[in-house]
Amino acid sequence: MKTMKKIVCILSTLMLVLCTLGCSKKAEQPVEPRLLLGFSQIGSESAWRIGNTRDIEACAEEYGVSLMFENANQKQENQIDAIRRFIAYKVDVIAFSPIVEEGWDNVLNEAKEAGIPVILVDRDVSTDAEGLTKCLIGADFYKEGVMAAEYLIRKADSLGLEHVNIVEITGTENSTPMRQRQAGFVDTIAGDDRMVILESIDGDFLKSRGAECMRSLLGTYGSDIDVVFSHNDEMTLGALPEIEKAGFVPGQDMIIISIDGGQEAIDVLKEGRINCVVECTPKLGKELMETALKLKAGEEVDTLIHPVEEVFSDEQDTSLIAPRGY
Ligand code: GYE
Repeated sequence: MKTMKKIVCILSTLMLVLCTLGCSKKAEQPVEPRLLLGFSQIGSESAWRIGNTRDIEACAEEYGVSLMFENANQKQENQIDAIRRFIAYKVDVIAFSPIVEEGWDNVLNEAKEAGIPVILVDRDVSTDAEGLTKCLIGADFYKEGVMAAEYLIRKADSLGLEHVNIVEITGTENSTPMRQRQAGFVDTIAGDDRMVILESIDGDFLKSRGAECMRSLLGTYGSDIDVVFSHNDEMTLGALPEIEKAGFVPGQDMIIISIDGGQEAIDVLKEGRINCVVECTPKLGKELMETALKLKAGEEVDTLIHPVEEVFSDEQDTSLIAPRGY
């Protein structure tokens, strides 16, 4: 009986010790994130960019991805530094939105040597080297330029215009959306003799620059301007008050075409001061998380992912446009 008691006592002490050990081990163990993702954002230049950042942060949380987020404040060198920090930190996957297309070869080679896959988000890079990035998740900017021009051709037809003078306010020089939106637009109006581009001017995707550019264009061409084609909503919103100050009614005296489709621009479209907004969705977070998780798992990914986008214009009942969320 005595030995029995002893055995029970020893066993329960042992169980207590084991349990305590097990429990304390559990409490000390950090919860492993599914994935550590380093993301270098361009900056905060537009409602589009802020919507894009919010979407990526929300999706990272939803997918259980630990996000190292860096804002480059519109400077390529800050993006290069951020990518180097991600490499030093040994993140699982690097993603970034390159502000311009050229100048990434060195840092991308460093990521490749470290064995870290790179995803391009929103914008592309231009390089002769093979295999520096895994894929691009972003809009079809060329198609956006085409859709803007197709709207303009329909509008000119409906108004019976015989000659159409266009001024173009472009996005950041040498960026993918600037190059491709311009190319899509120019290629599409090329077959239409009525269309003339008076001037293309760099507005850097900024509202303040949009206003400056518009002032300068109005100073040079005044009432000769029939159309303002602006590469993003921010620049359009900067240009509109300048057009009004110069005594013109935007949407009537001048056809206003914008790209992005943020809520503020859609509200102005509903007022009739913008005629057409080509959608460019900033909601790329879901695709980014799913692609990054696949890469971590060593799976193949699509090399090009374009979201589906539409056109909002005075050709439709604009009161039916759903809230945009950015
Ligand atoms: O159109 C603009 C932003 O790269 C698609 O960048 C993006 C562009 C967008 O600042 O508003």
